Amino acid sequence: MKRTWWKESVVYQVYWRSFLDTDGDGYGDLQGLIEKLDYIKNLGVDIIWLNPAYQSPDKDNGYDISDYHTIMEKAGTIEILDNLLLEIHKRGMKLIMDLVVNHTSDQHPWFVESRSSPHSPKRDWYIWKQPEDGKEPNNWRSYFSPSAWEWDQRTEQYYFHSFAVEQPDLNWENPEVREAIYAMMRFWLEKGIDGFRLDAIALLAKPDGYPNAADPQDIRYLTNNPGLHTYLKEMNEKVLSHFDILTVGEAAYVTPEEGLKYVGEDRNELHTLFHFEVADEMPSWDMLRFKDIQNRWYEGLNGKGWNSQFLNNHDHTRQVTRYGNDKQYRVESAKLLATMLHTLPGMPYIYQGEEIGMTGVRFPSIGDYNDIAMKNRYEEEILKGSDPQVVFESLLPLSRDNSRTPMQWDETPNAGFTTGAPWIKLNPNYKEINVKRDLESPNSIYRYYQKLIALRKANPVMVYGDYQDLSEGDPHLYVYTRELDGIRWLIILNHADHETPFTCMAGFDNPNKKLVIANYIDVQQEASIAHVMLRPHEARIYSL
Ligand code: ISL
Repeated sequence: MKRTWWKESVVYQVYWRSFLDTDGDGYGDLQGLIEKLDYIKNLGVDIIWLNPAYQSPDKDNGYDISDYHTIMEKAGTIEILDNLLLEIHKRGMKLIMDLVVNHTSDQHPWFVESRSSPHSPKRDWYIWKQPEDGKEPNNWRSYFSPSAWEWDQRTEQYYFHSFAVEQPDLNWENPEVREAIYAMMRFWLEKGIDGFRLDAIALLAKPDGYPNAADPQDIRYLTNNPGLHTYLKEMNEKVLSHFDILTVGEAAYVTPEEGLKYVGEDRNELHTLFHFEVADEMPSWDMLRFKDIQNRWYEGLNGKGWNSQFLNNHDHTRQVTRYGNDKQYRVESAKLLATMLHTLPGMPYIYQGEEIGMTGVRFPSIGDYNDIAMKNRYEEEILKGSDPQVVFESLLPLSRDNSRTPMQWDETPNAGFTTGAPWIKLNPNYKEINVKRDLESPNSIYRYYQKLIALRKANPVMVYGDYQDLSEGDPHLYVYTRELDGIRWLIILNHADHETPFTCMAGFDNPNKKLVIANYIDVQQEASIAHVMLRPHEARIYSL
């Protein structure tokens, strides 16, 4: 496949409000990110993905934008953002910004105007409908509330929202809306940013006629509707194709066949995407299922489009907790997951704190949580009459706040994140798990990430190599090769809390093989791998 800079890149996601607070207001800020750019650079990262920092009433942590052209006070100012961009570029890195174009905040002047009257020139910028038999226009639910429709008393119509009530969906059918969005995107690209992570992009087109759903709880009907790819093609033609950037679309409920429509290189839409067959649909580790997902996506995109690899982000519980072992084998397990993500086909993404093996949290009460998705779901279930404690406990494992606790820099109060009162509690384990410790140890998770990323820079096989799974059907071992121009790498992963015997495939245990990296430090370079007892969460890469 065609080689490009972004395919060879490693992305580091910064959830700025939990990164580093420099003004003592309890929220991380862009200045804090500037101060830690060398930390990120030293990891070897190429691109920073910044979560939304635009003006916002902050009901959904910045995903409810009220002004696309300014920065919210908690984060800083547009001047600080300009400086951030400069400092990132100075270090040879790039910046992609998270952009929400499916919806705005209900405080955005466009919506305020749209809501003011049925005759407003901006009425049709959002989706307004008459009641059906005095009720909601259909039975759909939204991601964050029991109905996707909100009644507007003053104008006696419902408006549509895929997420919270405070996040009305824009009407993409209206060409004026699209032009306004494109102009705004050009504003950012002309400033020199290096691309976008396009939020909830699979939701832009709505089903024709808004029919009732057979199962309203299964919200797939919100995504991948006809017309979506016409919008993406138009966005590409009018904006994206004019800049040398990276675009990654957040696309829920896509299969590889659907995914190819977003990223097919002959289609001129987006470069790559996040599919959620793992993060949204595989609640805990399931090796057979995971391999099946990887194999299908490889088949589906190979030679035609580029994938992305991630197991956590600001919406999903930290990977070592959800998909690994964050107790006895935290370090080994974090390194195994990293080895896997950085050797599977596609771009690897690191979510802040992943590189030191930060873990999920369990706070004692719902009052300790901030996540609107969790809080709304809690209330919804209580209203139905469920037991509050039972509901609370059922929501803990996948609460989005699991990954939103502040970055753990050191063992000082509040982990060096803030001198003020943090907007969300810290994970109490920061005295043991923190950046300072990891930087001091040559065998830390951070140091391992550094090595993996350096390997990627030196070995195109990690980026462009053909992939072959050699372990189909094995519930613990994941063994695969990457192969490019006569160079063949063998990746061996024992994703289990116990030892697992491994027998090498015929011809692979050759005397010239070289150990590239291993997460247990005592593996002998020359040792035969014909028959090996792999230790819990052991990971090795050989060059054959
Ligand atoms: O997190 C999810 C489920 O656990 C996803 O389904 C997620 O809600 C969905 O993919 C959309 O997420 C994005 O848009 C939301 C915002 O709240 C999320 O933080 C963002 O990543 C609305 O803008």
